[in-house]
Amino acid sequence: MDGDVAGCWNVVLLGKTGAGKSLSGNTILGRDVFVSMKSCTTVTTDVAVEFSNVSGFPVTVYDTPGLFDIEMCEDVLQMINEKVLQKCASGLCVFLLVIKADRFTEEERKTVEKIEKILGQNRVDKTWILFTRGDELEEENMTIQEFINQSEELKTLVQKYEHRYHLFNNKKKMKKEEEGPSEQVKILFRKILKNYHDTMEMAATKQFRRIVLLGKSGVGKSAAGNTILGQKEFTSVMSMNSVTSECSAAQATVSGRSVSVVDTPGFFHTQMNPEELMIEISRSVYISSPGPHAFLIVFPVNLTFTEHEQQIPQMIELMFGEEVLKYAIILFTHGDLLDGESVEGVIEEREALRHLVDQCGGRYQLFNNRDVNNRQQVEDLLQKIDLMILQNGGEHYSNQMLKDAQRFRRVEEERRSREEVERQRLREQAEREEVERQRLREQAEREEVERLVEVLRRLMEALRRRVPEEERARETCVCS
Ligand SMILES: Nc1nc2c(ncn2[C@@H]2O[C@H](COP(=O)(O)OP(=O)(O)OP(=O)(O)O)[C@@H](O)[C@H]2O)c(=O)[nH]1
Ligand SMILES: [Mg+2]
Repeated sequence: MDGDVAGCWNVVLLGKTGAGKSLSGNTILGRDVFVSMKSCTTVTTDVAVEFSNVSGFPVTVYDTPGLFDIEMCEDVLQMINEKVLQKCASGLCVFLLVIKADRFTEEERKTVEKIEKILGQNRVDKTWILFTRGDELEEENMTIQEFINQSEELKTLVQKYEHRYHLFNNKKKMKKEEEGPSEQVKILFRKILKNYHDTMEMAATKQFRRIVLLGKSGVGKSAAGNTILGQKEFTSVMSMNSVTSECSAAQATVSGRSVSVVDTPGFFHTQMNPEELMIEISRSVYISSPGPHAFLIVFPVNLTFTEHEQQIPQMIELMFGEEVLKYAIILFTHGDLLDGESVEGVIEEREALRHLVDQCGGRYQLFNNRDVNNRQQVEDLLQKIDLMILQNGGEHYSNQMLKDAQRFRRVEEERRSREEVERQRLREQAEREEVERQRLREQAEREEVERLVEVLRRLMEALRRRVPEEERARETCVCS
């Protein structure tokens, strides 16, 4: 499978033979795709690449061949460099240094050294130690911290990695009814994102988050705005008619970020005409000047995705330009009404929904607006926004982009209107030509009738002349 998925997060598994790289890859993906078995030589002999969506993050997992003979592993390291490191040089990457939660031998220490050498300091800073065999620790009733504390080498190693480590139990099979990533995977990704967030990279863009809520009337935009801000700022009520008719903004400090949310009137508004609605929704960009970091496209997770809903992404693209979906995340509301089903299951089942999520780079978040105290859902959303900002090179959607989109739309409308005028002119010309053709047809018919009448008249004339001649001839005949 191709690993070059745009905006994807690259997860690279590295480690000694038998450390559990392939199994860990399977745990992350939530399916058995990488071949894994007990062996004294390396089972994975080439780089294998698989793609998945982990709780709204598009992820490409690279399984690499294990290093087994530390003196003879140069070929493997070169292969990893060419097939993985160079390939994901420009994207978002996290490296997982897979180590068994077992005795940390000299051989293991040398393997880590070799891997660090090929990675270089920049990548080591994005590397996490992934301990495997959590099941064995569980059996011994031991936590990973206790295990690390037993070994001076491991303590030093973990300190060197600034406590970026996590424990997997790869023997823990997911239950059949479970969908999406397992809890241990979700926790790992949360930890990684939190760490990203705290790095220097994020510092420059950390302070402000500007969010615009978009979606049909009644889907829960205003409620989601309140959930994000943790306070009731927007009017959110059950109504047959559209409630919000004007854009409005509210701010709060959420998880250390200064967050501004702009609520907008819904698409297919019951009282506003499409033209004024479009102008009002576009105003959201100016309200969140110099431009929003994220557009949240809101859909209730429990509702059927009708043709109306399917038009919404096109409407958004038309309004804000083609680039807009690079800054968009699908926000599913009504998570409380899922009835035990997972959001991943819902997306998987419905092709149109899957397509929509794909259009937004695989980004989505589930909200239960009835549970405003659930701050984890907001934290998860903000982390996804942070990641999206990183993917967009720290950029936000800008007023200029809106102006470009509006100019493009005006040019398109003018072109369409010119085409319509031309079509109308051609229609009128065709009608005129048809009238002329009809006139000529009628004239030809009239002329034909006149010609026939003339032929008839001449015939009658000839007949009239012939009758007296025949009578005269008969009389001459009788006399003689
Ligand atoms: N059960 C449940 N109800 C929700 C959720 N989110 C919103 N609602 C309800 O849905 C109704 C509409 O929500 P609003 O937030 O007013 O919807 P809106 O998208 O802002 O609607 P307009 O302003 O008309 O465009 C309200 O009664 C909310 O309480 C949710 O996650 N769960
Ligand atoms: Mg509203």
